[in-house]
Amino acid sequence: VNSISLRTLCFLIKKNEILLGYKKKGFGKGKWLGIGGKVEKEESPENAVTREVLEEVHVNPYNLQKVALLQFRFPPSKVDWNQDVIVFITQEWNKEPSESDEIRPEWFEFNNLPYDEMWDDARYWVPYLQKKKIEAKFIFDDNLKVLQNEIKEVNQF
Ligand code: 6U4
Repeated sequence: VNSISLRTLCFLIKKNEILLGYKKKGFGKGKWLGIGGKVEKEESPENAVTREVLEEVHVNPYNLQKVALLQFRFPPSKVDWNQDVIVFITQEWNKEPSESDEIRPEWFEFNNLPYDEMWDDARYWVPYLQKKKIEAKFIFDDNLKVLQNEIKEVNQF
């Protein structure tokens, strides 16, 4: 049995822009991040992330590409925050994203992302999106800063 829970993230990508969501509630409230959430029992990661993107920004994403596998590990006081996250990108979706009660979506220039208002790990792995597939592990300190990181480029998962 694996007690580490599995989450997903999806980034819609235009030529020089990427869609981030401002998390209005729940885990990561107040931060900008990709769109996603838990993978439910009996659900594939692709189905889970497609469902979350539809629920959170009202868009159907197509042709998802799996581009990263991230491990987030927290100190003992926050072990229940530990999670593995599968990251997808896509260049195809059916309509302009719109706000929900969970997420306020906004397009950002790839080279001008609000890293100070994202999870501290994002500055390490987001630059690989659209360039390389990676597997990475991040260990956080009590202040939610990245204490240790390990990033490995991979050809496939
Ligand atoms: P629900 O399902 O509403 O109870 P919620 O609190 O909305 O859960 P959750 O737990 O489903 O969120 O998903 C957390 C989201 O945050 C996932 O899409 C993964 C993402 N995430 C978690 N840790 C992250 C991190 N360190 N860096 C990052 N995204 C992270 O960029």
